[in-house]
Amino acid sequence: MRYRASALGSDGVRITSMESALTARDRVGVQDFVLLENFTSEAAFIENLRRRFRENLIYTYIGPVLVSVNPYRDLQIYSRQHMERYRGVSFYEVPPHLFAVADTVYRALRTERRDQAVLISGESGAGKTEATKRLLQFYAETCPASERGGAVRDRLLQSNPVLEAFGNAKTLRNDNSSRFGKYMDVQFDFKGAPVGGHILSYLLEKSRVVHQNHGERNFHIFYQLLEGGEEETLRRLGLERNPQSYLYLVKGQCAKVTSINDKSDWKVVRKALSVIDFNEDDIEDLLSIVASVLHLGNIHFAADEQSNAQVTTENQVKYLTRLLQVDGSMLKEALTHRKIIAKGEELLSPLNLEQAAYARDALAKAIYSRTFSWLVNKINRSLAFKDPEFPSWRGTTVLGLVDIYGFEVFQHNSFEQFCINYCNEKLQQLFIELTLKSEQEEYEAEGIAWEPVPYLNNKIICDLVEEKFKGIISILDEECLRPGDATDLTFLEKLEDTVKHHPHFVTHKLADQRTRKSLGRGEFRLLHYAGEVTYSVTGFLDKNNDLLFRNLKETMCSSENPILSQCFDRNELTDKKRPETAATQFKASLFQLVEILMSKEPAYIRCIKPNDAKQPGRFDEVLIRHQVKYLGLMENLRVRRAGFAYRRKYENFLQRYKSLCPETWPTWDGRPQDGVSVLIQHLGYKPEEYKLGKTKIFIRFPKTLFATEDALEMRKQSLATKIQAAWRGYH
Ligand code: AD9
Ligand code: MG
Repeated sequence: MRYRASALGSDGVRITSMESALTARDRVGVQDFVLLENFTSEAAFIENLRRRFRENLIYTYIGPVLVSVNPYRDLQIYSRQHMERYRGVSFYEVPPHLFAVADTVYRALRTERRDQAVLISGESGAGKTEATKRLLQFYAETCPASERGGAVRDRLLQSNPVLEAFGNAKTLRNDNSSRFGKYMDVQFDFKGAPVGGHILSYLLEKSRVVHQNHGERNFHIFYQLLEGGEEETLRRLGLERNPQSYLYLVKGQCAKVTSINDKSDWKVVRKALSVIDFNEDDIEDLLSIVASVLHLGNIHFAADEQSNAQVTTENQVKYLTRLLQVDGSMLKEALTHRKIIAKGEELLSPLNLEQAAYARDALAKAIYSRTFSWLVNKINRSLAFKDPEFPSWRGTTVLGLVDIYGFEVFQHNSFEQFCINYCNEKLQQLFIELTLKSEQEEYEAEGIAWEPVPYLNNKIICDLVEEKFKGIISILDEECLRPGDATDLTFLEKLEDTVKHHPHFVTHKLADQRTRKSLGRGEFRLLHYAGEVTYSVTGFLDKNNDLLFRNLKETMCSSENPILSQCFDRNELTDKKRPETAATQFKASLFQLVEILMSKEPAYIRCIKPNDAKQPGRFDEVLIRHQVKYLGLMENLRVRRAGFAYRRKYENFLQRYKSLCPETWPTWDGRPQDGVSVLIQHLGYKPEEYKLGKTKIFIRFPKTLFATEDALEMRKQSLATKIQAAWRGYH
């Protein structure tokens, strides 16, 4: 039998016969914030979250938006049984859950045949990636299998551990932090079976390959390989088991993380690779690249009499030659010289120690990040919808899942945080536009008058970053392209000159006045929607330029490793056009993402992180209040409540409450809208309490609905008592 919540606010928490629906509501709060009596009070909002969190009820709605609080413990709420409970059931009739959103989205996709997108947002560690995985799992397990069998389903699921191994890492905020943005499309055929998928990835934080802050790690794959790799594999790759042997793995001084089991993760990744069409050769080529990055990090240089760098670690070069499949002397030369073409002639200019270390790190970053892009492409080939009987895309619908890196603030924030936080601004903007817009549209479509609610629009911050000519990215690019003496500091000066009056920009001159926190030279501060972040400009130009010395490129283009030969294309060497800067590429890819999302029907999951200690059961009110504020949840609620607290399709409203009126119970033969009219008249709704739209009933005050819910609960209880009495009488 399918479970249905017996009363609003019950949330699957069993209500004993002694306990009325009202006291249950006191204990576990309301499952939709729009039902809060005091809906403008932030304190009431937080209190509701707290009550529910205490009862392990991590999900609450604001209308159709799902708010989720990371429990940091396994609540056993994602089983197959849970999936079944939410399939085909109306959103509001079951306790709030991720699967309710999953099912609603899926049904809309099927019945309306409109592409859907689930937008998951929240700061680093709030639970976006976990939610994405659970959603995928829901679809994989509950959707019908395609005619091609379960292969697509398995591939969709197995792409995840591989991408996480290569693109996630332990940070101070999250032990499994996504260091790239991901947008995944799942394609469904007309029968609702998943038949293909496609992944777009956004700007991998490649600086992590060569440097990690204290308490952070490099990408998981390195530790997995060292911990879990078979003896034979490690021998072939010339690797030692101990991560401490590798300079690229020791910077953060935390190779071991208690919440992570690298050895078993390795097994999962190995298995996943074979599911997504990697044969043994592919895996060997891929691991050779991973190992080569570790060897590169151990390349040392010593200065000769002229202060020119010389490679002193021949053993490493030997391994690199084999793993990268390049010529050893060419590699050594490229690591210690820079090739310049002047007047058609090639000149080799020797590098000093610092420059050589820079070249080495640049190479490691390029190899890793390009391999990551290759990996995404390879996965995409495996996920591609390729049915010979069904050669076109037509007839399929698409469900998109957005899982990006969350907003983050560290002690030291650089170009990477700037990009990540800009990305979050962009998605927040989209949320604001779409939720407010769609709300307005719904009132219009239903012919209901409404009053707009003021809200904080973060467009002004997006503009500050992305505007042509005057935006931060434009100014950065300008400095990057300026020949001569451009440095990170000249960029900052130009920035200060151009945007100093912007209300969300703070320079060291203004710091004390604006935010009462001083700023060092070489820093600027942005007042993001989610909070202040102080950025250090050190490395901005370099990371944005993202250039690789020509002879390093040439060396890599000569690689016979099949993956690297695809990553480093010879055409790059002859292409005279300067590639776009990292920030500009990122900006363009975000614009494209927004466009993709705008073309789909959106659903939202807003994730909240309950504490900074990554611990279960801790509800840090200050932290949570801050997130409620910047996620715009109060405004979201106010907009939702601006006119009417509650709305429900006539069919659904009638279905739920018809037992309360003798004329609609057990069946109503007429139009659902007329049934609802009869029903609410019987219930004594006053004219000012509701409005009838074209397809829905709109209820102004929660108390009206509460009363109806309580009536329903009472009827159920009295029915139960009667049955019990009859049962006792019978015996
Ligand atoms: V980041 O922006 O990528 O740094 P996310 O993706 O928002 O971040 P993530 O999903 O990785 O956070 O969650 C962080 C950790 O919280 C997980 O590794 C789990 O240990 C924990 N978590 C998150 N959601 C749940 C959940 N629904 N149930 C149990 C959870 N644990
Ligand atoms: Mg994540």
